[in-house]
Amino acid sequence: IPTRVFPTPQEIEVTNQPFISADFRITGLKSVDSVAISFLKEILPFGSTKKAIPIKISLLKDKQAALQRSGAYRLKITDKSISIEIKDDRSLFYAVQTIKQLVSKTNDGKIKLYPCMITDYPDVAYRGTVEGFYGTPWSFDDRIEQLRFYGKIKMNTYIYGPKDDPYHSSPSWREPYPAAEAKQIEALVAEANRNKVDFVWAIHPGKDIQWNKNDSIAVLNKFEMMYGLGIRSFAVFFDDISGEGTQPEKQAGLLNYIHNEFIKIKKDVNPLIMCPTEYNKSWSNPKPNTYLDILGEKLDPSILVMWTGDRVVGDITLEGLNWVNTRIKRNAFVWWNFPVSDYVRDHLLMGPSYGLDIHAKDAMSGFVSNPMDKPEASKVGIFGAAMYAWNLSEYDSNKEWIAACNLIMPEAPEAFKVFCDHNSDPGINGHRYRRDESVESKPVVEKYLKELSGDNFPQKESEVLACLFKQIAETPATIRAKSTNESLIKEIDPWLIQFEHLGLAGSVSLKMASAWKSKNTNDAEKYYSELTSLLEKMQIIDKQYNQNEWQPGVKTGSLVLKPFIIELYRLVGEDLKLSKNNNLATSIIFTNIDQLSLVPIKTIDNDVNIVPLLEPIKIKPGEYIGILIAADKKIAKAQLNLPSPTRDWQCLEWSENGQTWEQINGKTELMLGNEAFSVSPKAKYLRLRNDSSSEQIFNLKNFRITTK
Ligand code: LTM
Repeated sequence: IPTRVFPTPQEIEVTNQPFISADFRITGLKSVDSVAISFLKEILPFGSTKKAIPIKISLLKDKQAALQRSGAYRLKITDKSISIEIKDDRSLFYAVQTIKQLVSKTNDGKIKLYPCMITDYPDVAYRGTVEGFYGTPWSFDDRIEQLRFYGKIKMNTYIYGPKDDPYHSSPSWREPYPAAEAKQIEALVAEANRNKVDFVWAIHPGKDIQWNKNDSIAVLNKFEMMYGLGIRSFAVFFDDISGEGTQPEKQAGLLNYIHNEFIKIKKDVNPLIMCPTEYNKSWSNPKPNTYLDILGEKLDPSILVMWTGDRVVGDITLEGLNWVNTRIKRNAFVWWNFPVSDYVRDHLLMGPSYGLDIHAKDAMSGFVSNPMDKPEASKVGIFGAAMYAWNLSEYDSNKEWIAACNLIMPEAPEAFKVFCDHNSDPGINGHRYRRDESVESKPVVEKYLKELSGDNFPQKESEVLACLFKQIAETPATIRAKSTNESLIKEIDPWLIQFEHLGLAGSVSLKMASAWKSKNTNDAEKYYSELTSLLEKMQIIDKQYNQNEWQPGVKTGSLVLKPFIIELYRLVGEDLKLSKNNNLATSIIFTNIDQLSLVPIKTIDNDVNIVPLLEPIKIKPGEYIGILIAADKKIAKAQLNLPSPTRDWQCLEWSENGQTWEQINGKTELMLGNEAFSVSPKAKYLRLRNDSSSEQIFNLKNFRITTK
C-alpha cells in the first residue's frame, strides 16, 4: 500500500491489488458531520454517474464495548463500494483521515485505492496535549496549527493551561479575558471542534484561592464566561502551589461543587479534570489516609485525576499507575512531561517518545503530553504520544519517531532525522531525566577513542565519523533550503547554527587526531588552532542566542558528540603541550546575524578582514557585526566601509570581554569612507550594532582590523 495507516489500527487487512475510480457518491445516514463530509470531498472526486462508487455511512452494528468508544469506526473498501460504520461524528472524521492516508492518484488524476477492512478504536479515551509549561505560551497561530495536527493524528484533547497566562493562573484567574483574547479563544474552540478535539480550558487558582463561597463562585463565574466562549471541557489545576491551597478536603469540596453546580447542570459538558498538588509518586505522602487517599475518597467518581508518573518527569509504568490508581480510586489521567523543556531551556528534546508501558491501557483514563514552548518542534514527541495512546500494544517508539520525522519534514526527512538524533538529551537537570542521544554513533565514538589510545589508528571508525560530521555540517543548510515549515526553522534556528558548527568542529577534530597519531605535528597544530576557533565560536553562539534567564544558551550533541570533540581536543592539546585553555588562536567573526555566522575571516600577518559579501545584509534591532581578535593580539586600528542608506542606526563599540561595551563616538561618519581610526588598546572586540528600533540594510564592503 502507498502509505501506512497511522495510528496503527486495531485490526487491518489490506490487499495489494488496487482499483482505480474517477467517481464516488454518498449514501446512507443523512445527518452526519458536515466537516468530515467536506473533507471527504477534498480527498475523493464526487459525481453522480452510474459508475460512481457508493460510500455508505451507517451506525456501527457490532456492539462490542471497544466499538462504543468515541472515534471508533469500521471501514470496508472494495472495488464496488465503501462502507463506513461509525459510533459518532469523531468516528466519521477519523475514518476519513484513514481514507486520506490510503488514497493515491494515478497520472491522469484518478483515485487509486486498496481494498481493505479496518476495525479501529482508541485504547485510551482522552489523547492529546496539555499546554502546561512555564515560559512564553504558544501563539494563536501555533495553536490553530496544533489543533489541525491533532485531527490528523487522531488526538482528541487539548488542555489549555500555560503557566504564564495570568487569566489561567494568579493573579487574574477570577477575571474575564480581555475582548481580543476572548475572541481568539472562541476561534480556537471552533477550530478544535472542526478537528474533533475537545478544547479543555484549565484554571490554576491554588496560589491565592480563599476557601470561601466568594472564591467558589469566582471559579464558577469564570467557567460560565468560558462556556460562553464555546468551551465544553474544564479542568482545575492545583500543581506547583504551597500553603492554604494544597488542602485535599478543600480541593475536593470545590471540585465537587463545580461538578454539581456546573458540570451536571449543563448537559453538554465533559467530565471535570483535575491536577492534584501531589501529582507524582516522589512528591506524594506515602502514608495511608493522606492527600491522595482523601481525594480518592471524596472526589465525585466522574472527576478525572491527572498524574505525571513516579516522578515529575519520568517514564510511565503499569506498576506506577496501579500504585496511584488504588489510592485515587480511579484510573489516572496521565500528564506526561515530555517533550517539555522548561527545565532545560538550552536543549531541544527531539528524540523518540519512549519509556511508555505498552501494557498499561486499562490503567489510564487519559494520556496527554506536555510539550516544549516550541510547538512545531514538539510535533515529533507529540506524534509518538498519539501513536502510543491509540494502540499501546503495537507501539514502537523508534518506528514512530522515524514516521514523525517523515511526516513533519517531508521535504528533508533524512536531514531532519540527523538533527533530531543529536538533539534529544536534556543534559544534566534537577529532575534527573535523561534521554538517549546519538544512539548509533555512540559505539563508534567509544571504539574510536579506545583504539586511539592504543597502537593502531581507528581508520574505519574515523571514516564513519568523518561522514557523520560532514552530514551534520550540511544538515542545517539542507533543512533551510528544503523545508517549507518556516515556523519550525525559526524555533530551532539557534540550534541549527550551533549544529553546523558542531559538524565543522567534529570534522576538524578528526583531521587533528589523525595528523597527531601519524606524528605530523605541524598539521596537528594547524588543526588544533582551527578547532580552537570553532570551539570558541560555539561558545559565542551559546552566549549570544537563546538568552533566557533560566538556562540561557544553545546546546547540541551534548551527550555524545560534543564531549567526543572536547576529548580529542584535550588529548592532542595535552600531548603536544598546546594551549589548554580556549584562548583564541585566530581572530573570528563576532556576530548574531544568522546570514553572517559562517562568514570567514581572512588574516594576513596583522591584517584581519571579514571576507566581504556581494549581497546586502539585513540587520535587525540589536544585531551586530564585528570581530573578536586572537588571544595574543591587540587592536592597533580599524577601518570600516559598510555603506547603508541611513547611518543613524549605527553604533560602533569595543569591549574587552564581550559583556561590557564602550561606544566609539563620532565614528559612524567613517562607515562610508576608508579612513582608519584608532581603538582602545584594551579592546578585544570591535562591533557595529543596530541601535535603532527597525531593521536596517547595509553592504559588507570592508571590516578590517590591524592588530599588533
Ligand atoms: O507537571 C506538572 C503537573 N506541573 C509542572 C509543569 O507545568 C511543568 O511544565 C513541568 C515540567 O517542568 N513540571 C511541573 O511541575
